[in-house]
Amino acid sequence: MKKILVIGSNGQLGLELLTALREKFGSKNVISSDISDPSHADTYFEKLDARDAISLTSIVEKHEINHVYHLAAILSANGELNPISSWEVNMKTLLNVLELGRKGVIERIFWPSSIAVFGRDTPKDHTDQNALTNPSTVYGISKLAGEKWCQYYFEKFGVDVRSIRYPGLISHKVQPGGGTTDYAIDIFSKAISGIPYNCFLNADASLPMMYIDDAVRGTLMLMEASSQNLSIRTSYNLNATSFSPAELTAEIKKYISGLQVQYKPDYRQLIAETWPRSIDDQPARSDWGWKEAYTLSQITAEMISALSMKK
Ligand code: NAD
Ligand code: AKB
Repeated sequence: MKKILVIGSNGQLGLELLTALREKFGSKNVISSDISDPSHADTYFEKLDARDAISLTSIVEKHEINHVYHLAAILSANGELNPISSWEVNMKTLLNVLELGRKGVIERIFWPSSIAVFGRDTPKDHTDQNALTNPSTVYGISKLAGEKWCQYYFEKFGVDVRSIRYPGLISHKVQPGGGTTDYAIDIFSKAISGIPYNCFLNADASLPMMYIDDAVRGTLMLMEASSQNLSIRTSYNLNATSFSPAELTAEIKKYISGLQVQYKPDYRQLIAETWPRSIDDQPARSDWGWKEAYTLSQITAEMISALSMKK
């Protein structure tokens, strides 16, 4: 019987993963947790600052948790505003969870990495699983270090920790948490409301992106894969699509022709310039059968339809 804890369950990914896990395993078997209170009543919620190893352990023991999805982090753009505290959140929380694995308290861990592990010297197109990682943000440095810690705990202590380097995730249920790819969500709300959008990236800043349903499905696939099929114990590259702000704008204009976008690049443009334009994810495809479902035009259709219904 799986008893699952999701850490960071109020976030953009957390809420959607929580919903999928509860549909699959039953609500009472999936405990949600976050440092902030959830926006909706949730019987199975535990308030948790995952930097606190004692509180984390007591929640894990209280609910007899054996699988942890550890999503809490400070993302790339916000990370640059408070580097030291972001490092502490991103690293301490991961080490607290890995230690529970080492002690045999939990059996399996999911922890997300990001395309932010790559850097300005990384080849930008079809970036390979083993391409040079040389991140320049505190977020990217923490994800790269986290990947190495995951591999270390697997090799040294046999901890079954699994990871994906997500591209920018696109969704409509929760506001994005302070990343460089957030523009690709913000632009939809402005378009639906008929408000001109000031884009903080350049028109041609192409980045890897993925619809949230693909991200959730890929995560569940990886967590259910047989351990012996997994050749990567740092973190798997995962590709879906790539587009620039100008390409996304053109796609949205097929529905909302009056959308106006002005380009006012800020410090986030400098982050985007260090990341790949597209990703090669051959190991994820061959090890556990990954294949994306959503193209740019399908993502756009889903976002417009969902946000129009909310309006
Ligand atoms: P988010 O910012 O929307 O959510 C993070 C959640 O963690 C928030 O609800 C926050 O309250 C919580 N949190 C922060 N500090 C905490 C702490 N000390 N203890 C407990 N909870 C805490 O982030 P997200 O977009 O949902 O991302 C989830 C994970 O996926 C992160 O690890 C992120 O790096 C990774 N990721 C996300 C994207 C993306 O585009 N969203 C892309 C690549 C990787
Ligand atoms: C961010 O922009 O920080 C995230 C990510 C790609 O990790 N969306």
